Amino acid sequence: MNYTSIKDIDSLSKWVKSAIKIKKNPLKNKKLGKNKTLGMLFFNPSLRTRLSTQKAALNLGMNVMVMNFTNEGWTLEFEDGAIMNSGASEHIKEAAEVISQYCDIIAVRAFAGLVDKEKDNAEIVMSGFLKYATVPIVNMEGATGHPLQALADAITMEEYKTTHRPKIVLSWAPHPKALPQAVVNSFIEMMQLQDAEFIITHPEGYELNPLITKDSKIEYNQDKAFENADFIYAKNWSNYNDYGKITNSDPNWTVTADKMKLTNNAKFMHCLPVRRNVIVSDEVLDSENSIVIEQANNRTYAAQLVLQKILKNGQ
Ligand code: SN0
Repeated sequence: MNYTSIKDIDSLSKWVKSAIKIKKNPLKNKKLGKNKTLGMLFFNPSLRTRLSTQKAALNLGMNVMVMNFTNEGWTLEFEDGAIMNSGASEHIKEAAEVISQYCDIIAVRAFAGLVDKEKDNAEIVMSGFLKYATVPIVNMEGATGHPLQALADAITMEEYKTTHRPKIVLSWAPHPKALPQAVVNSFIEMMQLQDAEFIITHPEGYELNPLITKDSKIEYNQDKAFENADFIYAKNWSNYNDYGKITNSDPNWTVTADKMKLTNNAKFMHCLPVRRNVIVSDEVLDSENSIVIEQANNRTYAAQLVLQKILKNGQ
């Protein structure tokens, strides 16, 4: 069993229930991972993903090895048949097979490059590990998805929802840096599995991959989208059509207390790290309606559920 996409979830309601059960007694399966090793490979920075996944593995009694490829590893080649006479020192083929000998599970973080859309959509790094590793792979944010984050989001919404079918709004917000679409892609796929009134709001031209958004509702008027919402999930992404570009930085899209007033006393969510007073005002982020800290806490239980399932071989 791998966990590289929302499609790997067979029953979301069962997964969320199991994660909430794990949260109540996180050390219950302390022996399950004894003498098993999780290898965590980072091609990009991390705070929550690194610490929560490591914590999850420790709760299961696993050993953990972390390697930062950006400044410690050899530069890897991912192309089949490449003549390796320039930058890259080692092919993914050997690297993945070798790491598989040391680790029982390999977790990988490899963001989108945001230059070549086709390359990003092909998930070069994640697919390389899936193809050549001989042990299960966990996605700690790839080029097109962040399924551990989305699982933590689903757990958090289950804990905080006050109605059976909440109104959930994913809102684009401005950002000074071009960011990937991975977090929102997985969030959208997760929302499509939920019983919810789900609306995406973003400026015109910021449409995401239609293969992901499918028939999810898009509302270009942010105020209208916010009306009566139970959850506001803010996140920036760079332009998908004008790939990787920032074509809008309109501060009117920042989530402010005035905008939150349009909602049904909505909870505010963000995957973090968050740019204060750019994505969301201090007032909202510091308010009682902000659940970003608990959302981050749930990253541990999302990761622990996934590792536990892999260790139990899919159950
Ligand atoms: C990443 C992203 O995919 O949007 C990771 C989120 C979990 N976020 C960033 O890179 C933010 C960096 C910044 O400078 O604000």
